[in-house]
Order: sequence, then structure tokens, then C-alpha cells
Amino acid sequence: PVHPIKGLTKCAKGVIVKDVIAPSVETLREEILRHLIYSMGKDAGHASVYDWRMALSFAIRDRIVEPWFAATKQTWEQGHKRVYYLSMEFLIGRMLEDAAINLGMRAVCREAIESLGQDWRAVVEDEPDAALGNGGLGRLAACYMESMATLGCPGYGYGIRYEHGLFRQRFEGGRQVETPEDWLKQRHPWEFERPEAAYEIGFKGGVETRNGKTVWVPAETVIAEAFDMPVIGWQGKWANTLRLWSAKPTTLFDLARFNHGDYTAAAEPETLARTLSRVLYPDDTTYQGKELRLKQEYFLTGAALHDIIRRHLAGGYKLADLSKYVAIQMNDTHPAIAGPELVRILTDLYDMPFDDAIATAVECLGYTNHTLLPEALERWATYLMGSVLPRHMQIIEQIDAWHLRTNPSRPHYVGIVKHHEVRMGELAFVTAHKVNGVSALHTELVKQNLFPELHKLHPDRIVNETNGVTPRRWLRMANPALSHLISDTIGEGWEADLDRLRELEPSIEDKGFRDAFAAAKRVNKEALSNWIGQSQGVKIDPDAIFDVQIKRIHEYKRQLLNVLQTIAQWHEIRNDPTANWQPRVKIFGGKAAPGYQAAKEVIRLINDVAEVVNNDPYVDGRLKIVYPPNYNVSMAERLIPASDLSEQISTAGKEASGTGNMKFALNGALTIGTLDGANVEIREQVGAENFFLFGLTAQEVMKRREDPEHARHAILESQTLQDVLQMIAEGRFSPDEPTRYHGLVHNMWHSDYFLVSSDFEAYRDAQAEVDKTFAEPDKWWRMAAMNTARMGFFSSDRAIRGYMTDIWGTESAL
Ligand code: B1H
Repeated sequence: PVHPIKGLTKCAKGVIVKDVIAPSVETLREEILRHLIYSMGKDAGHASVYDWRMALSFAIRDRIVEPWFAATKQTWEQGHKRVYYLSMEFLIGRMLEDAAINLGMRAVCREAIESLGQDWRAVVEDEPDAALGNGGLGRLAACYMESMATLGCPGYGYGIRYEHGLFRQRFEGGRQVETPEDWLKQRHPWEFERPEAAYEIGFKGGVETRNGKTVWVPAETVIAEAFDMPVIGWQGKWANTLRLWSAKPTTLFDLARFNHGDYTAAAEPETLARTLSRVLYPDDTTYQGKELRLKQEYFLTGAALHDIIRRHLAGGYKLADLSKYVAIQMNDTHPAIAGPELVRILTDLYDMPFDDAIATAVECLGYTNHTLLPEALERWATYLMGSVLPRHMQIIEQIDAWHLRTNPSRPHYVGIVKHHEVRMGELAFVTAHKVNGVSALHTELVKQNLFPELHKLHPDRIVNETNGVTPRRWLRMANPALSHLISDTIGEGWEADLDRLRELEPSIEDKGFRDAFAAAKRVNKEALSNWIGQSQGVKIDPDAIFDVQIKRIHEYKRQLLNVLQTIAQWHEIRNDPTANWQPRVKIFGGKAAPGYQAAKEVIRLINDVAEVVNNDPYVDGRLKIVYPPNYNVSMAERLIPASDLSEQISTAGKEASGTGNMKFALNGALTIGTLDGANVEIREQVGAENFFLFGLTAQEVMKRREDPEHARHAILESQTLQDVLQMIAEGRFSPDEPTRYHGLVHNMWHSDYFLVSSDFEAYRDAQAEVDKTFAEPDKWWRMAAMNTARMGFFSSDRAIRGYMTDIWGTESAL
């Protein structure tokens, strides 16, 4: 179907927006062929899938450029306040289909591509994921960019254009092996290089006084060069820019050395500079005190702030008015050098008095905290900070002193610089006017446990902004079957007004609707079964419960709890092979940080258990375990719409929010989960009766840890757990090396910091409840549909509206 809507529309605020005009199939076909010939230099007879993808991408891109220009122009003309989202990670995934969806032209694109003899999925799936992030924090930044564009919130994302994104994962003998990711090997059709937008970024050196002025004289410099990507919102009404910085050498080349024949040394300045934007740090939730990481953080932040100030001044505004026109959000503490950098620019470069500069900085800045895990909280040794950023170190001390001066009741043990370390959390808190947590529970814990004293001094500063996900990508794009059912039932438009999903509720009473809901899930499960069959060589039954845990591998996320329960179920099936077992497919996905041995051991255990269980004739297909390697955004888009059960089983108090949990429930999977992060609010929204709850609460977890023998006590109370641990210890899953998991089992008995044992029986009971419910399809599909109908709250549009009113003080331009 083609929807030619002609002309322009006036929005509520009088802003003229160009309507998205989906081209006819014939027009688009011509445009694709034109790009194939003139942009790719290929004729149709010799074009590869890659050539077709590029030609289609360029044809779509042509239609983004106009709304993009229009939005930028209006922001200038109407003097809108702009939001700057600073993040070390943007986990974008693929862009082609998302852009087509938001421009209302996916169907036309598909028809055009098919009429040219190409397979639509093959073209879409030829695009490599932009994996410029580790997990939830980076994917959240991508969802927020899309929602800002959808809502017409003028803004920019600032990040790093890593040459290599998150490593690729393979399994060898069940073990994780990392290889470099290489997304820029091919042309990247969504970016525009901006050689004119470049800034010199300095490191090291010293601080001097010249004519009474403080001057930082860096010893090293690199150039930060901008690459822009348009971010188009729903229906193309607004577009923002994601500006990623790439490092270039200040001096390209040491000609003297080259002429002496020392070619390697001649290229050294170039190699050193480019190292800065070479790779993404693959650690999530463990802090690394590496000099290169600090340099990356300042590289991003320094370039962004120079760009922000330049744009502000180019608009003809005064620096004293900066906070009227500029809101800067720090995505965790990674860009928290923004406070000192802004103060440095205002004082050293523009002669603003310190007190005015820090007041201006605080008014502009906001800080989002994403974790309470102590190992993730950034602290930089003062000697390192002082050596890499000597002027910033002075300003940090000045900010600390200013904060103490203006808050004399601050306890002596509180502060930014303590024990020869700069605490980035405290720095971000003190330099921001708002600090937010990412779920209701997490925000309470930020107040009570992370920053209790600072919260007391600044009781209005901490606010909650529960995370959200974009329904365009995570429902409309990833799940066409369910999307069509929703549109058929409640009409169009829910994608930008997700609370409207509630209108589905009356229909859930209809058997016909529930059957259609189940049928949509079935279509997705069949597609996934085919993909797993082809890619993994494992045959799975689409009638089984698809039980899915996909996320980074981390002890606190407790994939181990899931494997132990899986082993217990296997054991039960073997003991009673004729019982009426509910078939299950356990699906795992996720990467471990390369240096995180405990997480890597869990990966190996999952693969070892899969080997035994999947080949056990007694099981006869009633239990299967699959772990496709290299989980990424695109794999999530396949798995989530086909899931029945969403595993959200972290130790309570540890998962700040979670966002995968939201994507699953939105797509009609039921959650088995603890009262952690946003699970709490998901359960409130969908109703306790539509959620499989188990486990200790955050309070109970703290209490339980007071018993130093909690693990042993819990294990002794569960015969099943004893049996499971015994089987692992005996080498049932590692017959070639029976001692392989002795360390893991020993740790279970003697430490078990994340309380796997204490929650084991409750988890098994909840899983039994899942089996029972799945055996009553009528009940199951009611619950599943209720989840979809009640998940409107978790749209990232709602989250961004919250940031706009509570933190940024901005309004929609639409
Ligand atoms: C989250 C991180 C994180 N919290 C350090 N913290 C990193 C910390 O490179 N590093 O050093 C990278 C990432 N990521 C996640 O943020 C939380 O664990 C999730 O619960 C939350 O949903 C997500 C988005 O708020």
C-alpha cells in the first residue's frame, strides 16, 4: 500500500512540518537504481546484496535530509533550548529498517526491493549492527535519542565514533572467544563527515600564569572530528543529530623521520592519536582505572563542550544565559569531567568569575546514575587525573572547596577528593542541578545508600526517571505480527501514544482476540525455531515454552540460578521420564567482559550442560538449551517477539532498572522475576496476577547476608540443590575434565555473594507455577495479552517527557 499524503502540516505550536510522503514503489525503484549506478558504480546485473543495501539506504537517507534541515533551521530561528546527551555509549543496532519505519515507508521499500529481485530480509540483515555500547546503558541512550526526535525535543547526542564496537563472541569448546568487531569495514551510509567541525583536545602538560591569567599548556593534542548521523523521529516530524567524535592526529606525519627511512616512527603520531577512538571498553559494571579510558572520556566531553559553546555564541547569546538555552545530560559519570571542563572554559577562556561559572555549570548539567555496584563507581587516582588533566585537577579541588564553603555542615568524610582519589559520582552530584535514578527502587537506594549525606544537603536534587524503551523499534519494527493485531484492534497511532494499548483490555475478553494474540506469538516462535535450526543446528519445538535470558553475563544477574534450575529439571525428567512434562526451550544470550573469569565460567557451564541435555535420549526433546553466540541488538529483535517467558532474576537491589524486562512484557512475554529495578513497576502496571514473582527483597537480601553461612544453610535445606551441585562437582557436564567446576561449586557452598542458594527453591516453585499456567492456554494468553495492554508506561516517550519537565526545562518544538 502507498500513502501519498500531500503538502505540509501546521503543528500545535505553529511549526510547519513537511508531511512524510511515502514514495510510490515505482519512484523508489528508480531512486534505488539511480543510487546503485551513481553512488555505488554498479549495474543491476553485477550488484551484490551489499550494493543493493547501500542503494536503498541512500534512497531512504535522501528523505531524511529535508526534515533534518527543517528541524535544525527551526531550532536556530525560534531559539529553542537544546538538550545535549553526553554518553560514552550509543548501542544503536541497525538503522535501515528503523528509518524506513519512522518514515512510514517500510512496505514500499520492501515491495521495491522485491520487485528488483532481491530478498528483503537479506538486504536488511546485511547491515552490521552499530554496537557502540555494552548493554542497557548504551541501548537506553539510543532509545532516548529516538524519543527526543519523536517528541520534537531539540537536541544532540554526543559520543565517540569507535572504529571497533563491542567485540564479537564465538564459542570454542563452550568457551567464549573474543574477536574484534569491524562495522566500519564497509561504507557507513548514515553518517556525514564534518571536517569543518573539529576541535583540538589537549592532554597532560602544565598550568602556567600569563599576564595574570591561568593557562593550561597541554603536552599532547589530538583533533576531534565530527561525524553526524540524523536521528529521525516517528513519522519524520522532527530529526535530531547524533554527533560522534573521531580522533585524528594534530600532525599527520613526522616527515623528517620518514625521510630518514624510519617509516614506523614516522607514522607514530597518527597511530597514537587514532588509538583514542579505536575501541569501546568492553567492561560494563566494572570500573577500569586506565589512562586511555580517562583520555577517551575527556576527548568526548571536551569536544562536546567546545561545540556547545560555539553554537551558543554563534546564536548571538551571552554566556551568562547559557542555562537558558543549554541542558547537558551526563549519562552516568563517564562524561562527569563536563563540570570541571565547563568551569575551565568559562573562567580560563572567557574570564567569568569562578562562582558565576560553577553556578552556570550546575544550572546546565544533569547526572543520571545507572548503578550502585561499588565496582562500577568511577574513582580516578589524583596523580593520574593531575597528570592527564592538570588544570581540571585544580578546578576539581576548587569545586570541592566551594561545595564545602557553601555547605559547611558537610561531614568530613564526604567530598569529591578523598584518599588520593577523585570520586566521579560525588563530582557529578555536586556539579549537577538534578541527579536521577533509573527506576523507583533504584532512586530510593541512590538516596539512602549511595549519596545519603549529599541527599540530606540537597534534598530536592535527586529525582526518579524510570527507564523506557522505544515502541517503534521494539514493537512496531521487531514484531509485525503483533503490531498488525494491535492496529486492527485499536486503530493506528499507538506507536506514539503507547498508553492507548490499554484500549486492548476489553478485547482480551474475546476468545477470538486471544487466539489471534497466540497466533501472532506462534508465527514469531516458528520463525525463531527456523533460525535456530539453521544457525545452531538445534531442532526446537515451537509448542514448547520459550524461556529466555538475554543480557550481559554477570554474577548479579544470576544466569547461574537459571542453569542450576535447568539441571534440576533435567534430573527430574530423567527420574520420571513418563510424566507429563511441559516442553521447554531455555534460550541464553549474552557476552561476558573479557577479563571477568567468573562470568566466563558460567558461559562454559551453560554450553556444557546444553551438550549433555540436548543429546540425552531420555529427555526426548522436552528440554532443550540453546545459546546462540554474539548476542546483540539484532538478535534481541529476533528473540524477544518469540519469547513466552522473560527471565529477570537478579539479586534484589542490584539491577538498577533493566530495559530488556520492558521489551519482553511489551511483546507479551510473562516475567519470572525478583523485586528488583523496574520489575517492581512492571509488576505494578501489569498486575501482580500477571507476573511470576519470587525471591528475597532488597531489604531481606541485606539481612540475609548478615549470616556468614547463609549459603551453606540454604543448600542444606534443599535436597535438589545438593543433588545439582553434586552432579556438577562429579563432572557430569564435564566428563573430559571432572574437576572443571570445583571452584564454582566451592564458591556456592562458601560464599555465594549473590544469594543463588537462598533464592533457589523459591525460583523452582515459580518455574513450576509457569509450567502449570502454560498448561492452561486460556489463562496464559489472557495474562500475556494483559502484559502488552498495560505496558504503555514504559515507552521512552514517557521517560523523555519526564526528563524534559523535571530536569531539562525544555518544551517540544512541535
Ligand atoms: C548500567 C552501567 C555501566 N549501569 C559502567 N551501569 C560501564 C557501568 O563502561 N563502563 O565502565 C558501562 C555501563 N550500565 C545499566 O544501565 C544497568 O545495569 C541497568 O539496570 C539499566 O537498565 C541500564 C540503563 O539505565
